[in-house]
Amino acid sequence: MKQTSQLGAHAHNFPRGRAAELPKETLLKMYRDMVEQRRFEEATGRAYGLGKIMGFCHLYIGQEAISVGAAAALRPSDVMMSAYRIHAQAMARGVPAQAIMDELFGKATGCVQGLGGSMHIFDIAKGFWGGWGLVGQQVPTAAGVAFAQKYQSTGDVTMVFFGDGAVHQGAIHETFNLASVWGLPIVFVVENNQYGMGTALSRVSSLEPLHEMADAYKIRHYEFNGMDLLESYDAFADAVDYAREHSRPVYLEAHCSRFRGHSMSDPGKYRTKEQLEEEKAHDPIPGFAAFLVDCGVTTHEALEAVDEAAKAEMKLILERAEAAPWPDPELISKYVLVSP
Ligand SMILES: Cc1ncc(C[n+]2csc(CCOP(=O)(O)OP(=O)(O)O)c2C)c(N)n1
Ligand SMILES: [Mg+2]
Repeated sequence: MKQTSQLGAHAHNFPRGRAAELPKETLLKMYRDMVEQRRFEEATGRAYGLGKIMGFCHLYIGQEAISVGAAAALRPSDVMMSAYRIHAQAMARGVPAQAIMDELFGKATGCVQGLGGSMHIFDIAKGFWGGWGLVGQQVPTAAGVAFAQKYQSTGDVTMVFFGDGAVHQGAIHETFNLASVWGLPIVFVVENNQYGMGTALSRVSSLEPLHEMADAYKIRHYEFNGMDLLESYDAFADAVDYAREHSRPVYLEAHCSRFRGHSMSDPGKYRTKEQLEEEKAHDPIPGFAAFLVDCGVTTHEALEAVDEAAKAEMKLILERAEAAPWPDPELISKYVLVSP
């Protein structure tokens, strides 16, 4: 089955499909989750500018409809894995925002004890298995997890994210082949924001459209507008159920935009200011807010209160991260060097 839509076609005619079943409370929670992710990432950007966070740092701003739609489709025992643009995805999976911010600050109270940093957020109890810095590396690793789920008959699925800049990695193609041959319960998700680290996908890819790679390996695929929360949820819910019920891989392509650079040091010379403004006009958060108000689910005032609460929470989170203790220096070698 294939679902198509144009990037940015705000879907005021939703809900349809699976999203139509979502209760009002869930819709409001999804809105709050997107707003909290946005405010978290803005707070992260500010702290980075002040030198409180160091090293590589990739913000998820603009792509929140994907993380929230995806997490809503998973069971707690399923596994989510991703690349390096992960703070918001970990939040969507239920990793506490404070533990993520503490990790970004390199503090002992971080979810990886301050040893992982921005690209290596993990919380196994919450089903969030990283956080991987090498482009594409998480994809074969996720297939290993899906293999274990099948072998142990857990009934769980693995969902793995990667960027459009990763689709040409050889390991991903090997993984697609094995996932199809072995019938693994895995959901591959490419977040196609049209740009890699320093250039446009259209300049480096012979795959057009990207789902040709799924066709080649006989993997079912969906495409959707990743700037629309309900369309995103619809696609994820169908894909996850299919992977679980049939023990088969699925490939999802989320058309989306990231409103910031690849990382904090990216001047973004591969797109013009006008292009960026055009992409921002399809911001998933005001789009979903308008939908909620139009449908009578809530009011503008109530949504503004959600935003104010998120801003206040992020201020507190930054203060607590600043005050948190540093890790014991002994830990630096503990997980690196092994005694003979
Ligand atoms: C094996 C490997 N090669 C190169 C890099 C450097 N690198 C980091 S991200 C990236 C491409 C990112 O593009 P995309 O996956 O589309 O991510 P986006 O920034 O759009 O989220 C590259 C080449 C790396 N981390 N690992
Ligand atoms: Mg990209």
